[in-house]
Amino acid sequence: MHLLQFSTSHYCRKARLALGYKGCSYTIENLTPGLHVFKLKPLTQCTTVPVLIDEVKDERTDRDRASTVITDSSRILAYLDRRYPAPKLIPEHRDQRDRALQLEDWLDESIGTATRFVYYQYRATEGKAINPSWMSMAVIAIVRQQYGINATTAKLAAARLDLALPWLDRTWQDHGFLVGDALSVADIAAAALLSPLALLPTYREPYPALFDRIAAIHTICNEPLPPGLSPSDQSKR
Ligand SMILES: N[C@@H](CCC(=O)N[C@@H](CS)C(=O)NCC(=O)O)C(=O)O
Repeated sequence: MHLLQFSTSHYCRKARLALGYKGCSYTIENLTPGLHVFKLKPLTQCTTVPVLIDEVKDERTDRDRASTVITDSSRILAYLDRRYPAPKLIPEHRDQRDRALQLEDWLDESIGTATRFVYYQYRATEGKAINPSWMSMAVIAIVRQQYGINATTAKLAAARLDLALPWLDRTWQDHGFLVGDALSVADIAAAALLSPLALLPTYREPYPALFDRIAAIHTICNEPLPPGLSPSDQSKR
């Protein structure tokens, strides 16, 4: 399998966590933001990463027989769960399955985008020192322009996170998992889509257990820890 991604995208991290949890072997192709459209548009008619390409080999000739191209992190997770049923990411019990998929959708559409607003606003202001290189500043400026990120929109996004984080933190502390008694698409989505906040003291300090759980899920999924959570980052704190 082959993953087309942006190295810094939290939605791509979500796909990598699922691939790691399933124990899949895969290659990664890092696309350049801006130029990515030339590769993705003809392939998927969309412009977003992650995109997973699954080449199915012909057993006799060892040649690629057909490729399945999947765009959108949630569709990638659902595809992986069908193709590699164990360990399951989408619960089998109907109520748990509905809940896990609803939570995944909420995390993708509301919380993942709120994280993006708050994170890029921070990186352009108090968090500039994280990487003040012109290249990093240029990427941050393009993302802010593309999504309309400014002090006002970031404040609205922060209000959404303020509603979500106490519940996610409490649920992980009380139950270990967001749904049922095993890791699901909901935990993977939360661990990936909140991970950029590990660099922001305003989130990191009030929610130590939440970030410990995010780190633990990365370890379970054999994915390197995100910036802010690796032992070397921790020792700088
Ligand atoms: N709902 C999508 C969101 C993916 C997404 O927003 N990807 C961003 C990077 S974080 C992207 O590809 N942006 C480039 C573009 O929109 O052209 C998913 O879950 O895959």
